Amino acid sequence: MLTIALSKGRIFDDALPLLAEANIVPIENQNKSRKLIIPTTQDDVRLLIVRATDVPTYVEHGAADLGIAGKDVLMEYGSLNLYEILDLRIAMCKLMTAGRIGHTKPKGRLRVATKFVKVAKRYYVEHGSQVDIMKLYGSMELAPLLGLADKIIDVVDTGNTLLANGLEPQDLVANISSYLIANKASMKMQYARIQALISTLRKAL
Ligand code: PRT
Ligand code: MG
Repeated sequence: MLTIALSKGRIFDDALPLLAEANIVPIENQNKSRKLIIPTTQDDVRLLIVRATDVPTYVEHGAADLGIAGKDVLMEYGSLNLYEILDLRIAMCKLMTAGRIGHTKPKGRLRVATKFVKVAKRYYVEHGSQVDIMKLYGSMELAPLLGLADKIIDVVDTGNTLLANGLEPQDLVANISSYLIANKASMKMQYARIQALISTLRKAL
């Protein structure tokens, strides 16, 4: 059995046509089904529906052989114990700093709210800035509006969410797309099979 972990929503939607190129088609409609393990038209391939941030955990520990995860999630997870094997160029977006429109830098230490704490720390160390970083789990856009933080670091696609909340994108932290990732042992034990899938996906891109 080859188990592929991915999150529902944009990654699932963007991955479906790619997986179809490899003849991997879910038997049930994920949007209607509540099942978290989805069989596919290939008897020995199944999809595992997990939270986006949990995909690397399933793959690193071998609960899934393969996974599809955003580079933002992979950067924050920060493990060397899995392989990033192919940039699928799906669910593309940017990880950016953002702040209130027209507001300049505060006098004191910059306060940054984000769910990407490790990525943020690395970013500001590389830029030689001393900042206070606070972890939030969602609705990051509120933090600058309510004076909880001066800036946020978050994923931006169209920028509409920022704009709707009086914020503007500022500096690019990283360009993001989703990657096919693999468990290290699975890569050895199912080498031929995974290589065949990789080459099919590479052609489809
Ligand atoms: O939703 P959940 O808390 O379960 O997890 P998640 O938000 O990490 O998952 P999901 O499915 O929303 O995103 C999965 C992956 O898609 C992320 O890890 C990114 O790599 C990628 N991706 C691509 C995005 C976006 N585009 C995106 N626009 N992830 C999130 N967003 C959000 C963003 O956080 C903000 O709230 O959409 C909003 C901004 O969109 P715009 O178009 O208004 O700029
Ligand atoms: Mg989300």
